[in-house]
Amino acid sequence: MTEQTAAPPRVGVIMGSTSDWETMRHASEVLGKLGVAHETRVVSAHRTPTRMYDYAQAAAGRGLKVLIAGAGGAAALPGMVASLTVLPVLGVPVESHALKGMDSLMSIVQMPGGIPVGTLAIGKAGAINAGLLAAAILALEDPALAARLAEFRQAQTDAVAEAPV
Ligand code: RP5
Repeated sequence: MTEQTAAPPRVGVIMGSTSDWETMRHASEVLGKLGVAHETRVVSAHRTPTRMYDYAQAAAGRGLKVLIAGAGGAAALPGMVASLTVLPVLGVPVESHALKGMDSLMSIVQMPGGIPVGTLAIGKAGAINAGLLAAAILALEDPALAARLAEFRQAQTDAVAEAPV
């Protein structure tokens, strides 16, 4: 997949399969709206373990600050990646067909103490919030991004109707 901006990526949005893109594109879109340089990659814990290992080990050295990892089913990717880097890892449980993403959620959320994964909601909401949370982490040391994030939140507030017409 292509780089989202010309600037060096600060967030890596990774997923276990191209079939996860329909969900994970929402993380990419919100990062794009907030002007956060990021990259998107397919990195499977099960099908491409060497690619996953290499990506996670190199991530910090390449300048990435936060990783967003989405996977479905027996979703080992976020936890495995978290075990290979000290970067913050945000896990997005992708909604699976068989178990509606409960399998993904349970696979990602219940990490043993010592290797954290910040687990988001199942599906689109989780992907959006992972993007927003990654931006919030970066905004701690980026006042311009903090201002854009505040604008985003204000616009969201302003868009809420007072009555369900
Ligand atoms: C996981 O298996 C992926 O994250 C995906 O959610 C799920 C199904 O993958 P495909 O069979 O659609 O490639 O590893």
